[in-house]
Amino acid sequence: MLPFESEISKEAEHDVMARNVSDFLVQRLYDWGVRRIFGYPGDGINGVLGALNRAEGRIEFVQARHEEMAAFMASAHAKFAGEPGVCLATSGPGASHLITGLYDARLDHVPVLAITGQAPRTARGGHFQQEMNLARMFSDVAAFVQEAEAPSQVRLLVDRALRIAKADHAIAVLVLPKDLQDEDYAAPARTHGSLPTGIGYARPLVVPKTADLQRAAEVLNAGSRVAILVGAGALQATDEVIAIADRLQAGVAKALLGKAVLPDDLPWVTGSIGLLGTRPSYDLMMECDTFLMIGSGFPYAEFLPKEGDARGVQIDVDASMLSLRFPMEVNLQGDSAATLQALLPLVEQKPASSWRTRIERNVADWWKTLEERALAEANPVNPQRIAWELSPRLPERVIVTSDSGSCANWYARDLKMRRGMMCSLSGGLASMGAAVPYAIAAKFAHPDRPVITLVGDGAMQMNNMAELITVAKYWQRWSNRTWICCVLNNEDLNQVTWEQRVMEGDPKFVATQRIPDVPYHRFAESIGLKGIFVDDPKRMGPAWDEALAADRPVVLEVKTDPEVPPLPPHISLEQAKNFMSSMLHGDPDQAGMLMGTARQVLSAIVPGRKE
Ligand SMILES: Cc1ncc(C[n+]2csc(CCOP(=O)(O)OP(=O)(O)O)c2C)c(N)n1
Ligand SMILES: [Mg+2]
Repeated sequence: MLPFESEISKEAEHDVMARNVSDFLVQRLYDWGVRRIFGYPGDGINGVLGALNRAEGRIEFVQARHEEMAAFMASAHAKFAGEPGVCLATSGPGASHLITGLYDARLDHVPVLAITGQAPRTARGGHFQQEMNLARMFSDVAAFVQEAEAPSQVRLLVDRALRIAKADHAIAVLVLPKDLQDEDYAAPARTHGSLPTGIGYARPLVVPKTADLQRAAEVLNAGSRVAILVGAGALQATDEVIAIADRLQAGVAKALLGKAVLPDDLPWVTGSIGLLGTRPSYDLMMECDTFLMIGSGFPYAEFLPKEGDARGVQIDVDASMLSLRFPMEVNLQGDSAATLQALLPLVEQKPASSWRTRIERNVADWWKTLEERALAEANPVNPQRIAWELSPRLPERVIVTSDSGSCANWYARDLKMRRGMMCSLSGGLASMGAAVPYAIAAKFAHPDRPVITLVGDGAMQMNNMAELITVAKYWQRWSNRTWICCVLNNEDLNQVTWEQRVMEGDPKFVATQRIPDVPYHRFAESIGLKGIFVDDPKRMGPAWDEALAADRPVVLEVKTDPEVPPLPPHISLEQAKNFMSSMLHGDPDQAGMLMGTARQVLSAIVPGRKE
């Protein structure tokens, strides 16, 4: 006996136990720690489904209504559980349906593994049914995509795919031809061209060198008006961000994906930034002399300090995100928390200053403005009021998700997060249709936590409505029963309507913008959920109370006013001209706007003027 044959590794034991390629795959995923797969079946992946069935629930299968939703769920799982999300689809159309959800994960830098079927190897290249070149199709979205050719290669592919996904916060795709799934498994032989791979990945702590930390500290110590921007990369660094902000007497703005980094009751937290942002965040960035950016890829450079106006320091674990939005003087590659911990002893305590006092005054004034805006009359319900009434009622440890649409503005600006809460949305991709699948994945990851999602009616009609059926199927498994989908029924694709008006200077194009009125709350009731309908602003607060007290998932449908503008915090003169031009060109909803909340537009144009 040769020496290497006498030692059977743990991997080899598993290999021997596995019956076929699919059984092996399931076992290997389990060994990597996978406990849940979001997906949708099809004959192209039936081999793997059979193995999942034989594994008797060791890996849970969550059935979505659509593969794109399964991919959104995998993306949200990665965000809320902090481990790779796994989604599964059949060959051809199932695989192509995954794409948008995978891009969502990729643009927000979270790890997802997708497993798809493929036409049998014997038919590949034969214009066979459901045959697509999946490696080519996934090659842009995925950091690793490989079609399996032989049973003994599968171990290598699973190991490599999951390691790359985890290490690089990336997308990996494993394509399994149908016939291969049912073949007998074979461990990699000890021959030339065979690779015996292993399991496991441990993330290193990345901390910059002391000399670089010192350079960063010098820049920060020299500044007298420091602005900080935090993103999703700082979600695990709340204490450290608070410490450095206090040390520097800085104000902190939050990128959309970093909304949960800091609680909104801290007086120097200026809230969100950008088109969905706040006035104090805008002023903070325009008036600072020193800019510290932590774990953010916030895309809109025009909302950051002007080049040359401020000195910059950035911390990001991903070097490719450094100095990408602003030319930083010091670029630190490192984990946010560990880097800040190492930086803090080098940073001098700044004295109390008019800078911070001004920030705090701006923030306090801004919250008053938001309250006035939220409570302003509208027809019938002012959508800002939804978030305004929800904030004080948010349960401890809640997870909030939002769709892309005007509700993302109210989510970003009006919702006051507290410590211990989580929230997210499709950030980089800003895709419609992510809110409900995100909220489902949140509940699977944390069945004991309340979950609330804000969704536009267009996004409901696009796909979120169908995904309510998934909620109806699974909710009884969740130990905490609070799952609320708040639908903003404005019969309009409102965010884009306002973009037509303000960005393009065009009137609302009714053919593209108006959408049918659908009784979302009644649909909910018809599938066993609770439905609540609100068309009176005074009922908004009590309706939240009722939804939060419900013993089952709720669809809270609110008839909202499409003429409340989801405005950028600071409208440029050009945008103001565009808005006026849309009025002159006969916007169909002109009357409602001029009577109602268009004054909010006009007051935003003239800085400092209150409505
Ligand atoms: C998949 C996708 N298609 C189109 C868009 C462009 N888009 C962004 S917001 C929006 C309107 C959303 O309408 P709705 O869900 O009704 O929300 P509202 O803005 O009316 O509150 C559209 C069409 C997008 N972001 N994603
Ligand atoms: Mg709408």
